[in-house]
Amino acid sequence: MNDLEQLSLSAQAEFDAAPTPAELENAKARYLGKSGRLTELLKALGALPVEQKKTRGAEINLAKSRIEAALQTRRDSLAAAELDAQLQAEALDVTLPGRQRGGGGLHPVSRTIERIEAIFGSMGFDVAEGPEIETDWMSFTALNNPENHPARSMQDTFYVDVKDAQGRWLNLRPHTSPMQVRYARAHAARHASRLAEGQPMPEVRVIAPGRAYRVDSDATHSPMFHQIEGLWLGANVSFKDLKVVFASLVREFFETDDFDVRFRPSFFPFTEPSAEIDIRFGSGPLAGRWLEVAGSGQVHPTVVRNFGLDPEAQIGFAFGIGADRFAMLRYGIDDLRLIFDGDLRFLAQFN
Ligand code: 2NL
Repeated sequence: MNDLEQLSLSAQAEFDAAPTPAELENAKARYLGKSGRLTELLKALGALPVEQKKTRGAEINLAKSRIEAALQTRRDSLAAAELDAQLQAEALDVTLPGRQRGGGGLHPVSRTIERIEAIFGSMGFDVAEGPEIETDWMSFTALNNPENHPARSMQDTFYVDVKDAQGRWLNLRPHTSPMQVRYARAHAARHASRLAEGQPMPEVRVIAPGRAYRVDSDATHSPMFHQIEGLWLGANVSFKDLKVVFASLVREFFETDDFDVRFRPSFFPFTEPSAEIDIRFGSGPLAGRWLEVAGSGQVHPTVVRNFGLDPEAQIGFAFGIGADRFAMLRYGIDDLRLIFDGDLRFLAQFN
């Protein structure tokens, strides 16, 4: 092996060993730079006799092009490795699932209330609002509960450690009726001048959905539950209207025509006469059983008077339904605890 072949091999070895483009350029300078090893050989050519100069010159040029080729090869492979590394660093797994916004949903009881509001809305009913902490008068007296009625007792109703202007403990409303009492009283006040002249007033048509509280806790009762009460008062509103309204509710809420409605005599202090409302589906998972779904009745004259209205001129009905039970019947929920536990595995099914 002559000196030029050795030089080419050692250049090639140094180029291949250069780990970065900068070090490769340093190695290049050691061979092809101003005072590089190959450049020195070219400079030395001048001292040779003419005959040798030709052959030696050709050999050196051959070695030079080999070294240049080796340099280019190494440059290319370093550039390719750099690109590879960059691509690797910026790699994006397009098969990864996208990050999603956690989508919420309405609780089945909220859905039930919203749907029932829409159904009653289509029948001309307004939606009342009102506080959950109430006065004794709003929760009991206005509704014709006698002073010593058991519903007023600490065993049945939650009291708040604050007294009202009458010196009576405030309560957590045991039904949503107080909202209707407030609504009906505001309605009567708004139309007071017409009523004083013996003129008719617009009918009261309202529902009162919301939370209610009772000292009651077992497999089928929660101390906080949801109720939807309804009230329709006018010059000539009867049980016939109640039956039509209630049947419309059942038809639209349960999305079926295949059911019967039955009134069963009952008792509430705020209605007279009073009736439980039962329904029985003719088909579907609930078919064949009478289900008790609401309490109802003709609004008691004392209650009408407490609205600020004349029971001789205003008559009508009221009812109360359990929204939690309606949700359970509609969505096939078999355990009341699922309604109140807030377990997302259950709730996500309603999104
Ligand atoms: C039940 C009973 C009922 C009412 C609620 C009512 C409201 C006013 C006046 C008269 Cl402002 N009555 N509400 C009437 C009858 C029954 O609910 O067991 N509900 C689940």
